[in-house]
Parts: sequence; structure tokens; C-alpha cells
Amino acid sequence: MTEARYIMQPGLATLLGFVAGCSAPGGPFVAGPALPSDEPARALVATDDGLAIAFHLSSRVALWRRDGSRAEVEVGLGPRRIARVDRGSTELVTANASGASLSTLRGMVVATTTALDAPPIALAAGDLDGDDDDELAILTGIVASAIEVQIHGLGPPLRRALPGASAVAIGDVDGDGRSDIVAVLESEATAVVLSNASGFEAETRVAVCPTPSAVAVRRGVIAVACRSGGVDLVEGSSVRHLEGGRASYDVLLDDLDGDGALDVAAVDRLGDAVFVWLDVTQDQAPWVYPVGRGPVALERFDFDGDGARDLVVLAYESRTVDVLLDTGAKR
Ligand SMILES: [Ca+2]
Ligand SMILES: [Ca+2]
Ligand SMILES: [Ca+2]
Repeated sequence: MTEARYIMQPGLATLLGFVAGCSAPGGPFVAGPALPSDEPARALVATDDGLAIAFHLSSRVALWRRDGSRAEVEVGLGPRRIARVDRGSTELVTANASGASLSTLRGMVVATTTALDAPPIALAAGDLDGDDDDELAILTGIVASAIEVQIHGLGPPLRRALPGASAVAIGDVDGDGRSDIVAVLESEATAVVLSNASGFEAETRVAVCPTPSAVAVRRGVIAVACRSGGVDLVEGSSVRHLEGGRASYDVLLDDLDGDGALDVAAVDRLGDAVFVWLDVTQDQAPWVYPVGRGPVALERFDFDGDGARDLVVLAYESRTVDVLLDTGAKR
């Protein structure tokens, strides 16, 4: 096992705000500001001009624009997840757990409200039929045994039973150029792929860490955030565990440092940190960045407008949005 590289003492980044004085070589990111979110939130998503945050307690979405201005809109009750949906124009969709509904926002106005027959747990957006317009995969259910995925946007909603599912993602798993649906089953420590080629009928199951909490897909790789710590990487039937942290609550797969190789980032809710593993094909120690207390979600967003996307982290307990600025450093 490789040893993690800690950049700074936990908490210091938050104290300093901008950490110009932090001289340690820091990998692809450096601590930026911690912005107060006033009330706790669980979900955020980047849009073209800002960062949209869903506040489940007050049932609203706030858009923090890069120019510093802010806009707010009231949505259905208890928005716990938010997704960016591209259908000609960009829409935001919230999954309203208490209201058992979806709110679709266009330009920070609620355009439609869609009633669901059970509360939504998670949602993912992606183009499933190759027409460049995004469809939605929504996990719904009250009890674990009754959870299903509803696929909206391909005519009448398709429904597939997925008992115990806790998170869902859309991406091409099998490399046929069409996006598949991936879910993780918390109760069974399993990742399930519903393949597009089968009309989302055929299921492929892979055993992963216990209590998987989030999932991401890119370039045929599935990343599973493990609530027991670290990330499982699934390629085909092989699973590799990336060790780091005590409780991963969200995970992101992307080329974070611009060298072409796929990287992984995860938030450690108990360790108040973000772990970044560069190049998933290598077995390298993660970079570790302290953030606010109780980080639950992360996203890529060009916070400072320099053209390079930074990492933004939603910290639940400290009620902050913590920014890790891209340094442009490749290794
Ligand atoms: Ca489509
Ligand atoms: Ca990379
Ligand atoms: Ca940037």
C-alpha cells in the first residue's frame, strides 16, 4: 500500500481562506476560499455561468454566479439531488425527496414539476439514445426492497426494479459508444450495469465494497465511493480498491490535471478531506486536501475563470463550499 501525501494540516485551509502562504508542493490543486453556504446542503452542480446548490431544508436552489451575483428559486419539497440536463438549452433538475417530485428549472425559473409515485433518492442525466439530448435516470422508492430506476425521456418512462440501490450514473461502460446506466446496491455491496444495447434489460453485476455511496462512469471505468473508505475502480469484471480516507461520500472521474489520463477524486466525510488519485492506470499515492467539516459532494467548476476547472466541495457540517484551485501542474 502506498502512503498518502498530506498537503496541509486539516482545518488550516479553512482558517486561511486563500492559502498563498502554503508553500508545500501540492499536486494538481491548491486550497482556495471556503464560502459560507448559510444552511447545510447535500448536492451541487456546475452550470455554464455558476454553481447551483440545492438546499433541502428550505426547498430552494441557489445559483452562485462567477461574477459574484446570486439568484434563488423555490422548488419542490426537500431537493436532495440536482443534475444538469442538456436538451438544446441547459436545464437543472432537482430530485425532491419530501415532495416526491422533480423540478425542472430553465434560467432559474421552475418550468415544470413532475410528480413521482415514490420519493426520488438519486438521479443522473446523460444521452441514452444518441440524439445529443439528455435523458434522466431516477432512483425512486421508500423502502430498499421497492427501489427502482425510472428512465425518463425515451417515450413512456421505463422502469426497472433495483432493490437496495443508493446511487446511479450514466456513461458508456462497455465501449459501444452508447451510454449505459450504472447503479450501486448498498445492501448487496454490488454495482449493477443496465446495458443500453439490451434496452436496459440485461444486468451485469460486480461485487464492490460494502455500503457503496456514490458512483461515476467515464471511458469504460466505473468508480464507486466506499462509505467504508476509499474508492473501488471497476473495469470489466476486475475491481481495484484505492485506499484513502474513512468514508467516501461522493466520487468524480475525469482528467483532472489535463495530461490525458483519467483521474479520480473522492470526498472523505469523516476525515474532512478530498482525495485525488492521478492516473487510474497507475498505482500512485493520493494527494489529500483538507476541506470543511463533513464534505458530502464534489464537482468540477472553473471558479476563478482562468479556463482551468477547479474542484468545488460541499461541506455539510461546516456549511461551506470549499474551493480547490487548479494549479496547472502536471506530473
Ligand atoms: Ca437523448
Ligand atoms: Ca489526468
Ligand atoms: Ca480555474
